[in-house]
Amino acid sequence: MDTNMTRRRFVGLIGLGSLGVGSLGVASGCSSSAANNTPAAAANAATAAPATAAAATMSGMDHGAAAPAANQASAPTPAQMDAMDLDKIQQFLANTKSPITKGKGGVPLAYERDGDTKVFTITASKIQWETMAGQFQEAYAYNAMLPGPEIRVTEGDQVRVVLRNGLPESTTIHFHGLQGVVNAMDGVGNLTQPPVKPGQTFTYEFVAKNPGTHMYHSHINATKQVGSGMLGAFIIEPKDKSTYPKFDKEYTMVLNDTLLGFTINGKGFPATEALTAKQGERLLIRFMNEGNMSHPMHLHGMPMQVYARDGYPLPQPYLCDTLDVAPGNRYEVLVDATEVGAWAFHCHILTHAEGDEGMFGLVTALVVTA
Ligand SMILES: [Cu+2]
Repeated sequence: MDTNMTRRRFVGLIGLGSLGVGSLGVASGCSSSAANNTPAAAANAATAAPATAAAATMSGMDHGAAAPAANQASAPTPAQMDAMDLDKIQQFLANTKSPITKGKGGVPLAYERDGDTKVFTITASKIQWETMAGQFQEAYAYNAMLPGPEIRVTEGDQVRVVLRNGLPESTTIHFHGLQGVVNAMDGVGNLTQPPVKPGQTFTYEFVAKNPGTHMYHSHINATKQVGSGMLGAFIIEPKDKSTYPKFDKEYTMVLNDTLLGFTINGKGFPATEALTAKQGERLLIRFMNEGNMSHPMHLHGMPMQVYARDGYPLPQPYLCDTLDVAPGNRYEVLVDATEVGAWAFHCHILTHAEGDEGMFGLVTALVVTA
């Protein structure tokens, strides 16, 4: 019942969203009864130590449950639950207009040319990353963003990636999914190369052979390093684009569940970015899972056509509305934006997506306008 109510409200509010987010508080009958509760919940979230907040998110628990609530029942009242849910939806809607958190990950990385070689430079360092509004956590990042910058090349390109290690520990980069990379460039510490120590630089060089959706990430102390943010998308576009389905717009969704909580592209709902489309457009969505758990991603309203897995086109693409993305997997799916509305798009392991404070974590929406 709670879930249905949330979804009805979500869709209803998105409809109101065209009037402007500022009007929502006025339009909502919940806001007055929420007044005493929402600020307290917000204060708890804002003052919670990062580790506590992360742990709470990881376990699917609420911040309110972790906060000391002397002489109060620990379970929120129905009105409090509705208010917290509404507050998050409003934050999400606000985020579609102007980001509610600092820092955007996955920004395309510019390269320099050295003859025929495309040269990318990646610097690993420790940063503070805002996963949700006011919630900063220590992260290990590439080029100070999470996910790391997107590396995009064309099939057949000669590629050089220069890694500078600004971390307090050794690291490496593994290029996950790439074919034809010589063993010495495979980036597994002490197996294929010496660890890149703090302050050192290492240069990777290879030819980008297999088109598709791939990843790059650390391969030393990966539980901590990848879990803290050392990951990014590595896209190889086909040389002959006529071999690939046509699409109007593309999105990458890096799924994660590790030390920074449940995130899509480094942000937890409501700070996640909405996908947008005009009715009739076709979207390409690239999923990649850099976490430790499977995430069955469920899109309301329209099916996904699964075109490729791990960069390999399927012999027979298939339609589905829930696609289980396991750790390490990448999928390319096409979505025809036929239905107008705000369609929830979330992991269907419910403890990764929705609780008694409303939706959180691996949740966003596909917003289709006429
Ligand atoms: Cu999940």
